[in-house]
Amino acid sequence: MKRILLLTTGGTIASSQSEEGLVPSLTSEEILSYLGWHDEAIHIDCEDLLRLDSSNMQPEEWVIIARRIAQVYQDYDGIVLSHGTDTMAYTASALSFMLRNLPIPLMITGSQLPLIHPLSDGVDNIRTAFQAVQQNIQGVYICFDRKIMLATRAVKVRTMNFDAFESVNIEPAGIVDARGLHFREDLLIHVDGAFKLEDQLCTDVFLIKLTPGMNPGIFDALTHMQFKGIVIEAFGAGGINFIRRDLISKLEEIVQKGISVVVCSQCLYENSDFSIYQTGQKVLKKGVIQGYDMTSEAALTKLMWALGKTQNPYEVKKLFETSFVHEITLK
Ligand code: ASN
Repeated sequence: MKRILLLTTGGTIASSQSEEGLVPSLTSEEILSYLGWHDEAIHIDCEDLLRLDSSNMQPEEWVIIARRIAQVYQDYDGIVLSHGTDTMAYTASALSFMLRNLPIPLMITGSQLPLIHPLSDGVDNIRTAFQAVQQNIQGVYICFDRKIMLATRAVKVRTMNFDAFESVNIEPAGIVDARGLHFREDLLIHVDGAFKLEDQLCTDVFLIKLTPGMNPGIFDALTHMQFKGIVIEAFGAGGINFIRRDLISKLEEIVQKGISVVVCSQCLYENSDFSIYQTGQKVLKKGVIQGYDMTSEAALTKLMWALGKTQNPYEVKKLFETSFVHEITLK
């Protein structure tokens, strides 16, 4: 009999109305009871780990979740983690790096409408997650609206509709259709070593969206605030301005100070490539790291994880030149 753990952390799925709006309140046992279904073929344990709106989820909570999973994963065939949708992509991505070579599936799910609402999408999402963790797969995924997405590729793209998440720059690894739940074998995560909890995160990482006319002094301020890593959402396929306000020279300055700078695109879809335009090539010569087709959530959490492992910019760059869980498409 398969053993599954339901770990709950709050979010809309567990919420009910209070005088101040929706707040997470359901226990894990209550969440399970709302499913109205019991599969005799699996044994489910429940655990209330956190009870937070995911806007309040921060790296400290990612560490709590990762450590708990590291403690118990050997007792289970799969784990379902319920979580708010707002920061789910960040948590999911962070866990993908922190739980290196997780040999069982971890399905992260939630809902747009509370489970206590008769039309909640949560019932479907949790049921799908329970089905998915019974399959012989490994690693961390987001399960939402009948799609199983690689955790480092999922992005929340809608505030209201039930198809709140998209798998960006890579197809979903699994879907539910008239054939039931099925996976794309080539997109699944396959672990290639022993499990390791890597829970040291550097939180001195900043994500900045480039806007026309940005004052280069912002990077001095970030240096002054002791940030060790910066992710820049640059323009289009890869461009940063150097006329009038010379951001490129400023980046050279901060890279020379030992700050790791990752450059991505502010376009959600397709890859960035800073070797195409002059405004990109000049940046590459300054020693920045290319994020190619990574989502901002994945780039930010990978940089936190990488800087938690090493403060050596060369080593950080090398970690970005490796795809651990299909988070980046390298040439
Ligand atoms: N504010 C909620 C959360 O992220 C949104 C949701 O779960 N749908 O916790």
